[in-house]
Amino acid sequence: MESLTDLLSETGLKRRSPVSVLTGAGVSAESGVPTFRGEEGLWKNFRAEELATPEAFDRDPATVWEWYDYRRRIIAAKEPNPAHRAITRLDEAFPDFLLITQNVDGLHARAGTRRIAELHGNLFRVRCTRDGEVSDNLGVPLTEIPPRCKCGSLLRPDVVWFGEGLPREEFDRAFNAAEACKLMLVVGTSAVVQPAASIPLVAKQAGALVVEVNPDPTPLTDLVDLHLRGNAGEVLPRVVDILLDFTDT
Ligand code: BJW
Repeated sequence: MESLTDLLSETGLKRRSPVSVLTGAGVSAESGVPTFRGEEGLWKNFRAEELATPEAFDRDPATVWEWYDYRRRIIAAKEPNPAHRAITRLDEAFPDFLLITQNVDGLHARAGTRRIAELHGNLFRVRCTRDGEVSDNLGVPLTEIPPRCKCGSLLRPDVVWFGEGLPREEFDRAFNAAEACKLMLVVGTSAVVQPAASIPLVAKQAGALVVEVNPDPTPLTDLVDLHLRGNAGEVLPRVVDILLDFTDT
C-alpha cells in the first residue's frame, strides 16, 4: 500500500476533506450475497431482461416477485462483512462523507453506515404501483405473491429497473458528492451500469484521487489513480487504517 500513502501525500487529504465511496455488489460478496455478473453471478441463471425491467413486471409480476423474494430471503439471513464495517469507520471519521451504493441489500445500513445514497433503491422496501407510496413493513418471506397494497393495487419492489430513472434526490446527492470529493473509493462494481458507472469519472475529472478495490479489472481500471487488486473484506480495512492514520493530525 506504499503507493496509496504516496498518492495521499500528493493529494494532501485531511479529516475535513470530502470523501466518497461508491460500492457495488462485490462489497457484499464476502457476506454470501451473489453478485450480478461473472461466474457466480445472479444473472448466470436468470435473464435480466426477463426479471429486472418494468416490462417483465407488467407481463408476469408473480415470477418477478418470486425472484425478489428469493433474494430477500438470502440477504435477510446474511450479515455485514469487514468491508461494510470499514466503510462505517469512514462515515464516523470524516465529517464530509457520502456512501453511494448501487446495492439494494441494506447491508451498509445494517453495518451502521448512516450517510448513504441508495442509487438503485432497496429490496426491503415496496412501492404501490398506483400512487407510488413506499413502505418497508412487508415480512420476509412474503405471505402473498405478488403482494398487494391495502388499496388493492399491486406492490412492486422499490428498486430501479433497466430503463427507469434513478431517484432524483439520491442521484443529485451522488453526483454532487462526486464533483466535490477529494478522494473516492470505488469498491466491488463491474462499472458497466449507467449512470452509476460514470460517477468515478465525474470525481476524477473534478480532480479527486480515485482508488478502485476489486479482484478483477473493470472498464475503470485504466482510468483510476490506483487499482488495489483483491477482495473488499481484506483490502478495505487496511485502506481505511491507512486513511485514518494519514489524516490523524
Ligand atoms: C468483488 C468481490 C469482492 C466480486 N470484493 N469486489 C449509457 C450507455 C449504455 C447504456 C445505458 C446508458 N445509460 C443508461 C443505459 C441503460 C442501462 C445500462 O446501464 N445498461 C448497461 C448494462 C449497458 N441503465 C439503465 O437503464 C438505468 N437507467 C437509466 O439510465 O435511466 C435513464 C433514463 C433516461 C430517460 C428515461 C428513462 C431512463 C437504470 C439502471 C438500473 C440498474 N438496476 C440493477 C437492478 C437493481 C434491482 C435488483 O437488484 O434487482 O442494479 S441492474 C444491477 O447492476 C443492479 C446493480 O446495482 C447494477 C450494478 O452491478 P454491480 O453492483 O456493479 O455488480 P456486478 O455483479 O456487475 O459486479 C460485481 C463486481 O464485484 C465485479 O467487478 C467483481 O469483480 C467484484 N467482486 N467479489 C470486491 N469480494
